[in-house]
Amino acid sequence: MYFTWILVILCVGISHGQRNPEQSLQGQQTYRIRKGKDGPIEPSGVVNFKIVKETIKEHFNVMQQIREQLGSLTTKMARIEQISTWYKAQNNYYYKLFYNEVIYAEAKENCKRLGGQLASAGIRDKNVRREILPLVKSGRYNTWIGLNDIREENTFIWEDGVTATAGSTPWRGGQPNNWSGNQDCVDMSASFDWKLNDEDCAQTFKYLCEIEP
Ligand SMILES: [Ca+2]
Ligand SMILES: [Ca+2]
Repeated sequence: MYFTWILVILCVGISHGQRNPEQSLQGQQTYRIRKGKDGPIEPSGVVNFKIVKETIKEHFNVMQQIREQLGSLTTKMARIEQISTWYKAQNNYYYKLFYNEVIYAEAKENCKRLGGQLASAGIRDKNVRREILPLVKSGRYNTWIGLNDIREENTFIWEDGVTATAGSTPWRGGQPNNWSGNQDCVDMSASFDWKLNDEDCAQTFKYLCEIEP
């Protein structure tokens, strides 16, 4: 396959110069090749491999640019197709509940790979939280959101870098309790009326991602 491409490029490269077929003394076709668009014509019957090499390089660069543009377009189309399956809330963020149960770090990585983050802005806004609660409830199980005190015990930071305040974190009574000294990640707990609870980050829960508009 690669060899075929090289052959095609070589043929295109030769044709890129101005070719003037003429008859040689032996009756065979030879070519005069113009260097560049308006450059001098090379002596009859001589293939200038430097020009061929430059032409191949030029075509290779063009192909590379086309390939990059196609890649970028494919990514944009995939993102548009992907976002159409998400719920758009009143804050213009998009939300989606993922049903596979994973540890916090994997949930965080999965949201990031989709161009978003574990739900943060929409959870700390009480109106948006109320709006997307049915989405969380549909999973019928504990759900990771983007809040943790991994860096410093009892200092909870949202995944978008905002420090949590009492008003933005509807904890279940008695939480966060850092049970057994090992609860640094936060979920919306099915058994606690979907209020917040700090949990062991190695627990496997469903997770809610959000994407900025
Ligand atoms: Ca903790
Ligand atoms: Ca707890």
